[in-house]
Amino acid sequence: MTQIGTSLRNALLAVVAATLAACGGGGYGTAPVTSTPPGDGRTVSATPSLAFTPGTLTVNAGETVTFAFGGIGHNVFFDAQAGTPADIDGVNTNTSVTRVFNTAGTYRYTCHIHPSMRGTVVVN
Ligand SMILES: [Cu+2]
Repeated sequence: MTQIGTSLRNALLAVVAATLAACGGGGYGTAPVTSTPPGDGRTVSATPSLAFTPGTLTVNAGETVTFAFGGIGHNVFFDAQAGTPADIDGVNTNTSVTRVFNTAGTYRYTCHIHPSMRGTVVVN
């Protein structure tokens, strides 16, 4: 009984050690960033669950933002203010549309098909 308990404990310690090694052994530059989508990190996805992801995207002035549309149709209408790029009107499915943000500011937008879908691009 004691021997079984000791073996189990040693096995658990081995798992913990392996987990710690996996987390700490990669070093900088090798671990993928999981909080942003693949690519350049300047993509907003309009999802089938009726949300823009990420809800707030921060870019630098002059950068291009890609709006990626999937199987459910969406559009992007910016709140009226100076410096907004052109709206993405219509019903967009399975396509990506880019917009350049040249002016610093906070730009809010809505999908007119699904008015609860709102997002923000912050341009620094
Ligand atoms: Cu929509």
